[in-house]
Amino acid sequence: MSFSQSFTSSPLSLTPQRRKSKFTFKHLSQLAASSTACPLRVIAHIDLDAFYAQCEMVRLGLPEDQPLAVQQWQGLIAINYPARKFGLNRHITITEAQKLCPKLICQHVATWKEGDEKWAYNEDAFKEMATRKVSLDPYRTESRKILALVKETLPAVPLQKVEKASIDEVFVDLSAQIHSILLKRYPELDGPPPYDDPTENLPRPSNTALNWDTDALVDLDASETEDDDPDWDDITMLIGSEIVRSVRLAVREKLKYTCSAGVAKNKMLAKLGSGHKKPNAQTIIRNRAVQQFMSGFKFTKIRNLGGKLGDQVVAAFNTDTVQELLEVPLEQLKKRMGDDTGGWLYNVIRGEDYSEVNPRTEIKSMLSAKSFRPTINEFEVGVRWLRIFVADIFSRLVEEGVLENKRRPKTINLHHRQVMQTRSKQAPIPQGKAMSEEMLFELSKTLLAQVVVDGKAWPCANLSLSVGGFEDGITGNKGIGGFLVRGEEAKAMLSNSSEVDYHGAEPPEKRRKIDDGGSNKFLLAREESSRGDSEQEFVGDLGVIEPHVDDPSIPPPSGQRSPPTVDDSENVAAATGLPRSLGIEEVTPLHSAKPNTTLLDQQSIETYLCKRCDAHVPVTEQSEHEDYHFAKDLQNEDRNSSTALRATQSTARPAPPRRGRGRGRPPGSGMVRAEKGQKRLAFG
Ligand code: DCP
Ligand code: CA
Repeated sequence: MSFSQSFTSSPLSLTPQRRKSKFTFKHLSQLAASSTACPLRVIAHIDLDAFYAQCEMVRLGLPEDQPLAVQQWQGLIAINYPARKFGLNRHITITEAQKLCPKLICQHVATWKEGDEKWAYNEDAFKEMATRKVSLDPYRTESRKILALVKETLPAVPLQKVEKASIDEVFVDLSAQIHSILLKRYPELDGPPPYDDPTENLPRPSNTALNWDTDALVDLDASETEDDDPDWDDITMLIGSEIVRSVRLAVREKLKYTCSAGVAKNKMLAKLGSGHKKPNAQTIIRNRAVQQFMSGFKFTKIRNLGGKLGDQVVAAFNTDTVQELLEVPLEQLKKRMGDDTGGWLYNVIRGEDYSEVNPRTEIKSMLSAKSFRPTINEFEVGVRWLRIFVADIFSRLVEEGVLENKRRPKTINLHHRQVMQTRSKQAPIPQGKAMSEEMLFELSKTLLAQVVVDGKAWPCANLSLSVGGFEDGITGNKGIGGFLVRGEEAKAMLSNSSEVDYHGAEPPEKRRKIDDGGSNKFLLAREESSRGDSEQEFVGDLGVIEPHVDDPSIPPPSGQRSPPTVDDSENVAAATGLPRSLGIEEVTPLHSAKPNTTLLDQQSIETYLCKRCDAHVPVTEQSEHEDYHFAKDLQNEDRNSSTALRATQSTARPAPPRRGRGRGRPPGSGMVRAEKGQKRLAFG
């Protein structure tokens, strides 16, 4: 009880104390400012039901009771609610699913096929995993439409605060909007505080009972009763519930999608709330119901506690329930988990979370990846995948406003994984020229060529391409021709390019951001699934990372940050002292790229004589060696784009060795010089 409540001034002392709210005028202005410290704060989390499955239902115009599952290769990644009634979930096989639900439609996700210009839906896609890559573009498009409608339904900024948390979730901070509604509905709040003192308590709301027209109103804590008159936090929650209902209705009526929502005082609770009752329902967790609500959960369901940290807590206290962990004193938590984590944990299981809804969370990088089973062994095949990655990333860049120069990435990264080793090559994207798909393709090819030049490129188990370092509104055209760089830009490139070699470390696409309300459910879902071949969109302290991972081998995330990441290659290089790469301009083949040929002839290893460098190369390394020359040629080409040099190169180049189907080179091109655009490499 606050000071002013305890000592109500004497002339009014006969006025029942219940006429004063426990909230103050200061709290009211905090509400207007969407302050995270405001005890009247209202946050909503809106999550689409069975999202990919709904997208397919809407796209195909199917009746709502039709059971449908979204298939990706041999797995199911989304199950609609009619199908869930038959006991289907993401973990069962397609055969089991069809047995349980004979009327089930299994719709395979759209895919890119090698050689295709655009993704498409294809019935037999699942049979062609080695030559296709999943496209989640159809779901992204729907996601964008939904987000736009949500924003349209809400009042304009500054009253609006929406954070996209993943492909099918948003957080909305409703505080400022609720404040404006509150002042209209309750004019007694609209005025300066008595004595201009913001610590004065508000008058109690006039309502004695509230009509909670909602789907799920979480029961109050044991110490509270429904007979208590409502206070302003109940009213703000009620208004929040009304707003969310109208948003959900608009999404339903205009776009045909159902979603579920949680409304509570912070992001963590709102998110737990949206999953509480599904589908097509909203759950309100009043402040007086928080303890009761939380105590029913396993703390491993709380964001940031789904991974290793959660496991550590379970191991330390031998329980996974909030209920039991609530009994552990703060000192104990700190002792076992450290001061910071212990303190955080103590608050979080009591329903406290002061993280902000961040509408400015922007995509910081985009990634497109593919794991290869079987592994790939040829430069030309790698290049074909690069073509797809670039198309995939470029379409997302267009959505980000790159063509209008609204935003633009600064760097491009190629990550290449062998069984135990991953290499990252990075280069700046020249800023003086309009961004084009072709430019990115050329850059990515050059990066792959660098990997090949370094040697040990094959067999390759995973390739991924990412762009990052987004900047706002770069305008102007320096008129630099091509993507070749000169002067300052070239210097910048040299200093920026980096290489990270590390052994046994996780690939960049396994990065997990942990400070993330939005992605946590996704992470949990993935943790439950051994599959996880899918796109993910993460939100973290650094902003949204939008990887598009097509990787059947991704193990469950740890919840901890993996050492080498899309964004971190520079940092890792600095931290580990590992070699930094030569820039794109630095294309001198590395000594390591040349196979160790000196003593080979003396050993009983079958070799051949490479006419280009007079080296005896083991037959088993012939492809790698030819790739090395090809990559070297390609880089020389890029470095010396002048016609004169091209002429020299093409005449000086020795005849290609004859082999059936040249590995590591464009089909039918022999030891060709690389062509701008690499049409022949594109898709023959
Ligand atoms: N997804 C995926 N692989 C996973 C988890 C999810 O590809 N392991 C994709 C498919 C889902 C989408 O992400 O449709 C959103 O994930 P959700 O966890 O929100 O699951 P749903 O929206 O499918 O179902 P729910 O109604 O439980 O939210
Ligand atoms: Ca969902």
